[in-house]
Amino acid sequence: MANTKERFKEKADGVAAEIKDILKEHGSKKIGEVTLSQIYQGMRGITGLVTETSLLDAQEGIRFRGFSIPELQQKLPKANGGTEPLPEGLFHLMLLGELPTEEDVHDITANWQRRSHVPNHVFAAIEALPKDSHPMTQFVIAIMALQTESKFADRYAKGMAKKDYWEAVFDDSMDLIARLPRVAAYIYRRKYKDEDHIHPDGLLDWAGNFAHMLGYEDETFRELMRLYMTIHADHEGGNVSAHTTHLVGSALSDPYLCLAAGMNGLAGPLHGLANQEVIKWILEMREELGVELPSSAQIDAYVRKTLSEGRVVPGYGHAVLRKTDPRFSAQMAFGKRHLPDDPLVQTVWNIYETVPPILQSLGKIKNPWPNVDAHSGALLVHYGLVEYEFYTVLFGVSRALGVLASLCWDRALGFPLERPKSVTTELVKDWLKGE
Ligand code: FCX
Repeated sequence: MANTKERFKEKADGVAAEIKDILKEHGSKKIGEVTLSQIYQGMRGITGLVTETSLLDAQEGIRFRGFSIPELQQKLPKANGGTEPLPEGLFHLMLLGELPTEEDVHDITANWQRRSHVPNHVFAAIEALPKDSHPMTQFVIAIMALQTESKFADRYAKGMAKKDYWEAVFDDSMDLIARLPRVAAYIYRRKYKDEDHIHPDGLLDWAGNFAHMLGYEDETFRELMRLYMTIHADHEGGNVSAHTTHLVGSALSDPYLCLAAGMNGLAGPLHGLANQEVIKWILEMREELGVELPSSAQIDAYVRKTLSEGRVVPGYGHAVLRKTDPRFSAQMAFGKRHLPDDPLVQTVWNIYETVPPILQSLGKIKNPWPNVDAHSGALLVHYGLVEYEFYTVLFGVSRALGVLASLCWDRALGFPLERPKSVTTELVKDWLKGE
């Protein structure tokens, strides 16, 4: 059977031909209108990007190549004896647009194992930072240090032809994904476990090995990592980390530069950093109240206090979603199955009962329901991963799967430099005078 790279090229050539035909016949078709409010308010609702790997529905949540999270949990190959999908399978699905076989997934695991060597200077770059640097800062620096390995940058400097860009981006993306768990685990063990590093286990799958290198041998924790790495991977193209990776790639920056840029966006508290903010907020609430399991009335009062201080309730709301995030629901189902009596997890569920009506009553929040970040921390704490400043790195390792699969598509489809038009308020006023 042809390998992943050849199959990707074949698929992408087919789609590129389709796009050519579509644009030839329908290139001038109007697909929407833009209002002044939209350009001042984060471009919400403006369709301005093509991202092949996943599509977000405001009501239903994310679908990866047409498959919902529960469908993926059913259809994607699992580890031996496991019930959660292997993220290798999701990557195959996002990249090739078809469900993988067990053999496809084993091939990707083996491929990533072969590519997983991290050069020593990357560890030295991490070591050069103060230990108390935020893990996301260390992660981004490490990705930048890895950039010496970029095949795209090397080949471009030697005069690579445009038709070959996709291949160098594919190789860099696969290398990067293969190396990220080692880099992330190194940052974790350096900062929190007295630099007691753990060698990779070549017999494990990508996420299982990541759990092992972090220092967690519990098989249920490995299952959690497989689920976590699957559900955080992609959320169509307009979110900050995906859009940034794509935008920077449009300048032909190599995948290392692109991913580092995307990860800087993920490190913002309105995006990926929300997962640390949620657990911090819950722990502060418990400490302030002096109870392990706050009552509904206590949660209600704490939420109102947070709002009155002009802060957001972390883990709630979304720019696109208008219902409970299915990524939240998948984690809730995991909690019900494996740790229903955990007081922190129960608190997350009690918050889920309490917060939406309060947010709804404010009248301005478009989505009062929880997003992915509302649940993830409580599950991690249960297994001993209590260092919440590290949580966004976990999100980042997973997000690399989606944004790099998309970057392969961007170059294979020959997408050009991205350069939307901006205006000044002076110009807007001139437009209005002319009305
Ligand atoms: N708590 C308090 N206020 C909130 C809120 C929340 N959870 N969510 C939205 N609001 C407020 C906004 O701040 C805004 O107030 P303003 O008009 O006074 O400026 C108003 O409600 C309207 O915002 P809305 O249109 O509903 O939401 P946006 O699309 O602007 O923002 C995010 C979406 C996600 C940024 C927003 O809901 C938020 O800040 N949530 C908390 C942080 C969070 O959980 N982020 C993670 C999101 C995601 F899942 C991820 O990327 O990981």
